[in-house]
Amino acid sequence: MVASSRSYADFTPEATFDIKKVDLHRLEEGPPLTATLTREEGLKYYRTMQTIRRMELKADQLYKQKIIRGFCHLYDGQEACAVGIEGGITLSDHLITAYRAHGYTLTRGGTVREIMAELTGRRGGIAKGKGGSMHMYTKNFYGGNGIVGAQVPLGAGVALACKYLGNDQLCVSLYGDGAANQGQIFETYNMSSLWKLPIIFICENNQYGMGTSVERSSASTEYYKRGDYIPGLRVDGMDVLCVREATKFAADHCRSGKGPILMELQTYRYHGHSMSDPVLPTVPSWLDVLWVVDHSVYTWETVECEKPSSIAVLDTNWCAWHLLPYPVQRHLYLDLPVHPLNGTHTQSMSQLS
Ligand SMILES: Cc1ncc(C[n+]2csc(CCOP(=O)(O)OP(=O)(O)O)c2C)c(N)n1
Ligand SMILES: [Mg+2]
Repeated sequence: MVASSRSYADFTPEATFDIKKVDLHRLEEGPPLTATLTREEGLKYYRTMQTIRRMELKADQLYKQKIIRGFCHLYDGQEACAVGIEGGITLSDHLITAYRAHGYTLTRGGTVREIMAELTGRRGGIAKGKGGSMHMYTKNFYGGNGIVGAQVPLGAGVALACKYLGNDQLCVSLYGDGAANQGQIFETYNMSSLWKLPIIFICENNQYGMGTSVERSSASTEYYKRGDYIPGLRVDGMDVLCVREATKFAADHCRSGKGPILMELQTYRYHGHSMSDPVLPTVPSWLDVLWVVDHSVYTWETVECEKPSSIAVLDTNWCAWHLLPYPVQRHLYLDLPVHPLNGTHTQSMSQLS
C-alpha cells in the first residue's frame, strides 16, 4: 500500500472539469459543459462507487460458494449511474428500478450489512431475509422489481402522488435497454406527458438485454428519442459528473412544472446478465468508471488509500452479518398487509423480541 504523506488539506477544496457534451432531443439547451466538484463530494462519490464495486465482487464470490442462492443480478460497471443520479437529486425524491438493485439500495440509505444479509437470506436483511437480491426497499426507494418494465408505470404513480401533494418532489423511474421495447413504457410516457408528471425516465443502456445486443433487439437504439414528444438527453453513463449534471438539469425541468423528461445513460455491465449467466465480458480498464475518477480527480495516493478502506468495510460487515439467523417458516406470515389464511393484519417481524 502506498501511504500518503500529504493530508487532504494540502489539496484544493474544489476543482472544475470539462465534461462531455450531451446529445439533446426536443431541447434548445442542455446541461453545462463543465462541472465543479468539491473535495467532500469527490470523496463521497468515489467511496460509494468503490463500496458498490466491492459489494458486488463479494456477492459474486458468495454466489459461487453457494452462500447466496437464487436470483442475483450484479451492478458492477454501472456505479457512476447510481452515484451520479443521487448527486443530482435529494433523498426526499423518489426512485424505483428493476432487479439490478443492490447499488441503489446502498445509495438510498441501506447499509452494506443490510444488503449482504438480505442476499444471504438472513433475518437482519433489509427485507428481513425474505426478499433477496431483487426485492430490497428503503425510504423513498420502491425496489427492486423482477418483472421487466413493470416498475416504470409504478414510478409514474409515485410521480402522480408527488404532483397531487404539491411537495416539489419527483420520481426517477429506471429501466434497461431491453425493457425500453415494452408496451407499458409507451403507455406511461403518454399518461405522464398528458398529466405533466414530475418524472425522470432513465434508460440505463448497458448494451445488452440478457445476452442480446441492442442492435439485435431495438429498431432504434436512440433510446433518448423514444419518448417522441418527451424531451430527451443522451449521457455518458460512465462519467459520474456527466450523470450528475444531466440529472440536475432533468430535475430542474421536472420541478419547474414542464412534465417528464427522458435520459439515456450509456453504460456497461461487467458481469453477465445474472450470476447464472457464465458470460464474463472483458472490459478495457480505461472504460472503468473507477478508472475515470482515479485518473481525472485524485492522486494515486488518495486512490490507493481508499481501496483498502472499502474492503475493510466489507470484511468488518461480514463478521456482523454472516452469523445472523435465518428466518423460519412462521416468519413467512409476518409483514403482510393481510394474512393469506385468516384475512387479518399480520405482525411485523421487527415487533418480535
Ligand atoms: C415481463 C418479463 N419478461 C421477461 C423477463 C425475463 N428477463 C429478465 S431480465 C431480461 C432482460 C432485460 O434487459 P434490460 O432491460 O436491458 O436490463 P439489464 O438486465 O441489462 O439491466 C429479461 C428478458 C422478465 N423478468 N419479465
Ligand atoms: Mg440492458
